[in-house]
Amino acid sequence: MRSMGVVLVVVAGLAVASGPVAGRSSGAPAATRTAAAAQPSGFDADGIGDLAVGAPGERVRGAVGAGAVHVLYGAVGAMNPTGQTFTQGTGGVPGGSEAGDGFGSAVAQGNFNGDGRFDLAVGAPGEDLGGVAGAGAVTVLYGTDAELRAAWAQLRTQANAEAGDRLGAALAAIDFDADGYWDLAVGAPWERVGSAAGAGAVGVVFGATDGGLGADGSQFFYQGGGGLGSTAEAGDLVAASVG
Ligand SMILES: [Ca+2]
Ligand SMILES: [Ca+2]
Ligand SMILES: [Ca+2]
Ligand SMILES: [Ca+2]
Repeated sequence: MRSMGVVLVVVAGLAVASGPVAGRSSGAPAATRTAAAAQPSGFDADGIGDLAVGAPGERVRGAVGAGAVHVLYGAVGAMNPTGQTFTQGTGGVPGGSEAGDGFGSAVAQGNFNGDGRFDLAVGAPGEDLGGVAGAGAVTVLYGTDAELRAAWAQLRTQANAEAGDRLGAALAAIDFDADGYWDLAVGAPWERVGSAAGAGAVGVVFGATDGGLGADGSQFFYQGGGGLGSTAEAGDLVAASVG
């Protein structure tokens, strides 16, 4: 059973599990505070909105339900029918495509590193972490002047991941602290709070220039003293939806 104090201290951080960090040090486009204030312009910086489409049940190289995300680009008059497809088997995307990952169960786009290009967060709530089944994870792909790139992708996980948390089942991208860098709300609807299995919780990860999403800290909210009011009970499924 996890105490409230442990939830706050241990779970408060969503950590980088693998993958290079987006930012100047990795060769990602440099951004400034001035650029962060500019209007984002899609994944490819052309000023036209683009679309991410999740396919969490997609079979990838025999792995049933590993999941995929398709990306379609907007264009003048109509959308471009030729897009991109990302899986955890795509070069540069952290992790691997395994049965039941559910990559693409949730998607959210926002300018997490403030460079004027939208980036994409992808939830994989069925992701196993070091033998912890279904702990869940979020992959972040960064936009460029040409297209969404896997090269600087990051994997965000809970510092205290437990089996069946299903982190990443719901996502919402919003600039919560008005610093020009979009932030990400991440639902973990099966998070245990105290003895209440499936009470659920939501993490908020803050965007930043160097290091991208999560480099500027995170917060964690749940019922029963965790900032959301009400009482944490089994099966509440807090953060099964966020937005
Ligand atoms: Ca675009
Ligand atoms: Ca995986
Ligand atoms: Ca960006
Ligand atoms: Ca922000």
